[in-house]
Amino acid sequence: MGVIRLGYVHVRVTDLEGSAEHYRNTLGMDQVTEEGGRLYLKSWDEHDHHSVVLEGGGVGLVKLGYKVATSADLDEFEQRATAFGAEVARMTKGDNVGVGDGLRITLPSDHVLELYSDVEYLGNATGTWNPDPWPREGLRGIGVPRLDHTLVTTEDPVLLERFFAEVLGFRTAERLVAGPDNDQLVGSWMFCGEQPHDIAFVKGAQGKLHHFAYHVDDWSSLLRAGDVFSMRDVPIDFGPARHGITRGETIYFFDPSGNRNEVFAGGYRTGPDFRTITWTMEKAAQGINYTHRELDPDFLNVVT
Ligand code: M3P
Ligand code: FE
Repeated sequence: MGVIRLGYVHVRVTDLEGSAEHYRNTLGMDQVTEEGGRLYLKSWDEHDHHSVVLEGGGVGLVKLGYKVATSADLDEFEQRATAFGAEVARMTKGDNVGVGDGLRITLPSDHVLELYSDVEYLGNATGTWNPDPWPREGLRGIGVPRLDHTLVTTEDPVLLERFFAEVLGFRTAERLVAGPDNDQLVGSWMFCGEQPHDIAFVKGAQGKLHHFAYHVDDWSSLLRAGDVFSMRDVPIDFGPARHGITRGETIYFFDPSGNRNEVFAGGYRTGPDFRTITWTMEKAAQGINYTHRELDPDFLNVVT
């Protein structure tokens, strides 16, 4: 029962060919199909039809897809989202290539969230019988294994946190708070499984994307990702560094259209008994960049 993970991120890109090159050859994703001007991509250790969709025309997020365990969950989430006052519609098989019936929710932050349980199974690159630890034919670029999380912005983090908790059963791993009494929520990092976060949001404009992140195995994979960025002239935002929040290791970088991506390693384990961690504004720079303890204002201002 419940939400399993971030399944797909559907983004707009100004330069479809240049962006396809970035996601295929820098990140190392495979193109599954192209339909109706949209490119559907998948990382090597993902099993479902796709995890990233690229669409030409602008920048930023079209929608996020989160996979739920059963179709009965969709009924439950529909009721709860409607009771919460969110705009909810049913989506039907074929609305997204490879994805079955589901639910389309407009979040209080104006982002579109799709929930689905039925999705075409393609399998990962190493299979389920005596698998190799990684594809023996090799990987391109970084060779990211999978998508990890997204971070979006909202005018009302309190309301969005309440939505994810009350409607979708997410829990809060970490909060960033402001104000003399530390009672103003600036950001929230929430999980549905055992990762430190499956979604996060910080206060900002409605409907915007701060970044979406790919998992990489460890610190040396992260440093190697940095090598790939340098070889391929990919603009870096910051890193390699350690996050205070989530304890993950990170490099932020940009796709050719200016959408921010992240490679993320490490992070602690959560679960239903995890107790929320709180960061205050005087330690915010350390929370985000524990290594350097400073933040370029553009890191918070640049969203797509
Ligand atoms: C992360 C993370 C911001 C903090 C970002 C933190 C945008 O991306 O993965 O923990 O303030
Ligand atoms: Fe992140």
